[in-house]
Amino acid sequence: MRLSQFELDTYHQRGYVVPDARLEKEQIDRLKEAVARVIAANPETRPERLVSVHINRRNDEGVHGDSAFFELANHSLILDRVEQILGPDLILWGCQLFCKPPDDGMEVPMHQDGHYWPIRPLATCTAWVAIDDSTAENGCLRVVPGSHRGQRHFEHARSDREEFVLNRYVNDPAVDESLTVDIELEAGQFSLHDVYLIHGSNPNTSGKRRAGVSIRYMPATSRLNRNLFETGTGSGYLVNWQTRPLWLLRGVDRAGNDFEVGHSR
Ligand SMILES: O=C(O)CCC(=O)C(=O)O
Repeated sequence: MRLSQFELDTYHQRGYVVPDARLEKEQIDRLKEAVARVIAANPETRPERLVSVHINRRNDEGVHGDSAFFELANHSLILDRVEQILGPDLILWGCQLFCKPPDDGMEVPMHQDGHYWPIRPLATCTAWVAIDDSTAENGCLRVVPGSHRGQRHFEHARSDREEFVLNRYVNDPAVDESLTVDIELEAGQFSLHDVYLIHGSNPNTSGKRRAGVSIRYMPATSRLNRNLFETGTGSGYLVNWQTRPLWLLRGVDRAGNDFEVGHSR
């Protein structure tokens, strides 16, 4: 259940890695069923914007989530590898389903996540789990390898284009987007990426759905500061930092995080 030294080095050098591991078929089937349930339960929300989908009720960001995603976030296949990257003290702080329907799946503009997240020191490893096969054709995750190096934030511009999932995108001459590579995955595979890595994905113009879920982990040596950013739609959809629940999945909290706020009422 561990990253090889080569995989770990790849993560540090390139800012992402696709581990040699995959979920079992039964698990993938359970996730596909959960995708169907949350899409049916959230008819008003674009399926690329199902934020905090691991919370098994109507969450404070207006989404009805499902426990299948919480279970996935606790799966040792993923957690053991994230622990190698972030260390033994691990907090689950977010989880978003990005499901691009056939023919009209939205674009995720190239961006760095850290612009959106009130975590200090800024640190997160995202596990992006393919629930469907994810290819260049149906809008797989794309990254600029090495763009995380130096932990630098590049300039972003704002766009209110409705076909974008997020409303900020990298707009910096220092970024060479021609270096972008596709991360193609079969259902059940996952990638891990660093909070500073530039990434995004193209629209889905194919006839095949592309569902993937991003699970966000931070080391418990960082703190999620609920007052740093206002609750609101600054990213293009409602994000509520005030009551976003945190789970300490492994180890000890070392930064004064709270683990009661936002848990079931
Ligand atoms: O699923 C996608 O296409 C984008 C995912 C993403 O931006 C993220 O995980 O931060």
